[in-house]
Amino acid sequence: MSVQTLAARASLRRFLKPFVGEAVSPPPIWLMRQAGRYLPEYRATRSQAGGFLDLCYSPKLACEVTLQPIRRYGFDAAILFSDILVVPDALGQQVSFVEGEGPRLDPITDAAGLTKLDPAKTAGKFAIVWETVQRLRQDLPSETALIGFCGAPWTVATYMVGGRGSVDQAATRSLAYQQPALFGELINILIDSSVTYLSGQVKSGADVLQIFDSWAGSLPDDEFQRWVVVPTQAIVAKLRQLHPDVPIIGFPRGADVASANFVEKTQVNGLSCNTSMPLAHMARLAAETNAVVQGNLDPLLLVAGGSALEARVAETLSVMRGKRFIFNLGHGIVPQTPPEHVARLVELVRQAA
Ligand code: 1CP
Repeated sequence: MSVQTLAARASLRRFLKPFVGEAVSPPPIWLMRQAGRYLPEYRATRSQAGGFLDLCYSPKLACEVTLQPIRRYGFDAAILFSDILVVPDALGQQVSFVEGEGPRLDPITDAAGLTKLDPAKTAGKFAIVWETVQRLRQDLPSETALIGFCGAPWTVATYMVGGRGSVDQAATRSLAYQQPALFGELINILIDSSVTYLSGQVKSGADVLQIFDSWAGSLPDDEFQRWVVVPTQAIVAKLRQLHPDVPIIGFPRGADVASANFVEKTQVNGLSCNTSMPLAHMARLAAETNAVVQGNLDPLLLVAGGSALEARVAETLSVMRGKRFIFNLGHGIVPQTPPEHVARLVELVRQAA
């Protein structure tokens, strides 16, 4: 499939307008983890799939769960339903999802572990995800943008080395200090496979890409440059060569004061901001960098609902008015979110015209 110019796609899909320099009111809206367990229809489809990875590798079911929040809420963008751990799985690492506990991987802690990864093997699993993207582009309303994604090398590596989620990413930070050459090899493998994976998503119909670096905030500044900024910069540079018309959003969660430097060095087109970023700082980043800013409502405010939610949404819309801005959360929707609060949020944002 040939990729239409960004300007042509932006005239069809308002989600893309901020990326061609237009501040739109009301701002486009989508929510991280907009498909997921808070929706009864997701839980129903999930129960048909077997394991969580089976859902990610079923184009029919993955397409269905991607469309569910679009049908319910009419978000301006859909995000491919998949997971950042598809990349290690496709590379040949053992990955499973334990019900109620989260992901488990066979940890890579030495050179022998690294040699088990085989970048030549990824094509089979990646092709299944690319088929989901193709189906999505056919089934989505033409005015809905489609976001493809992957995890950033640092964040994906924290699962590959630690073997599971953790609060401090200690195992991976330690390996990066003690064996930087070995860790660098792992990061390089992830850079190359992420480019292959994302480029295939674009060729299959993704309009925009997001790179999730959920654990970027656990690194001191020099390590942040080395393992967050430099790998992301490499991915963006390669993708921009291949697909100059596809905007890339970075999500270096926790980057805080390093955010402007992240945008400048990596040349991302969009910056997704976490919940603790002050709105005034987001407004400044939107004005002073080339990036579209996205964020950053607290997912727990969406659980609470009511007047606290209404006040914060009004404040966000007021501070970000006239800026190149996309409304989103600061992190993913949590499972206990009442679906009617999401409907109310969309209504509040759309009233902002
Ligand atoms: O039981 C279930 O249904 C599994 C829950 C679930 C879901 C719905 C997982 C397991 N992954 C997903 C989908 C998912 N993951 C999407 C889909 C698109 C969307 O609607 O947004 C995306 C973009 C992701 C990305 C992802 N997976 C990230 C980065 C974003 C973030 O939330 O920080 C991370 C860190 C993961 C790993 C992961 N996958 C699943 C879980 C529970 C976790 C976190 C594990 C941990 O650290 O404890």
